[in-house]
Amino acid sequence: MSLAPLAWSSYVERLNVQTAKAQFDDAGYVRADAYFSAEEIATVRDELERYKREVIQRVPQKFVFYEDKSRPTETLIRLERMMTFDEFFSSLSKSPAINGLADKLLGTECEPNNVQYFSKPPGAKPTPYHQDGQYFMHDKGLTFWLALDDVDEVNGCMYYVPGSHKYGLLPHHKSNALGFSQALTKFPSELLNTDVCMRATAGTLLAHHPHTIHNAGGNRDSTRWRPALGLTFWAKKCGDDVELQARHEEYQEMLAEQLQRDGKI
Ligand SMILES: O=C(O)CCC(=O)C(=O)O
Repeated sequence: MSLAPLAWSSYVERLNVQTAKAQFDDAGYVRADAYFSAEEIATVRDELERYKREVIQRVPQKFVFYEDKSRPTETLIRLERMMTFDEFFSSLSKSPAINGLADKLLGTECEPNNVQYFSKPPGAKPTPYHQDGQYFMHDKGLTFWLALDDVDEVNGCMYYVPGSHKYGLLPHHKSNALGFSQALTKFPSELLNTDVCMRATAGTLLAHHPHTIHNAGGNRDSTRWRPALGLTFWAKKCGDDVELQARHEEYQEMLAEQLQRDGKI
């Protein structure tokens, strides 16, 4: 098994961190094109295939989502908590390229909270507008979104609303999108039509603040998937907040029960 990512070069050699931090603070997101090399992305994709082949069967069902459980290969849409079940993905999340950058963008020491795979197969539905803070239950964290293939308006790219992180956490309601349980209830009218399309190539890394409003288009391509990793980081001090941990755990359990009732996991 490869532990390559811990040995990969740090964020220092991949982007100008002062500029990235200024953009992140100002717009609520930042993009780094070609952050990972083609070779590194090929390694991540190989490890993902190994995970699907060899690890998935020992992962609890509540961390593996299929659009249609009777057609697992064609309809796998999401893997959760990959760092918990696999050393490669744990090593990727802890690597200086990723965890080191999270520390710098947030200005505090962080730790990985989740590593997710979002596959968006052909025909997959859009991801509703939301803020990740609704899931985190706080704003002391961030999300990285790593393109594992080229992404455009047809196969479901991400859209960010610049400056929306300055609005704080807005009301959400339950969504019907599998794997994305929360949708923004009301879009601030002055932000309507200001979202920016995050077309990306394999290796592009996006980062967003927990209050940045974002969504992703559906996959309208008939053959291309839209594979991406989502890596979330929380400030280390969140680990000491017992009440937050308990609320978060309770919400995750409630979600899993709901998905089980709907026959999705
Ligand atoms: O990839 C997607 O469809 C959405 C991902 C997302 O919302 C996130 O990473 O916060």
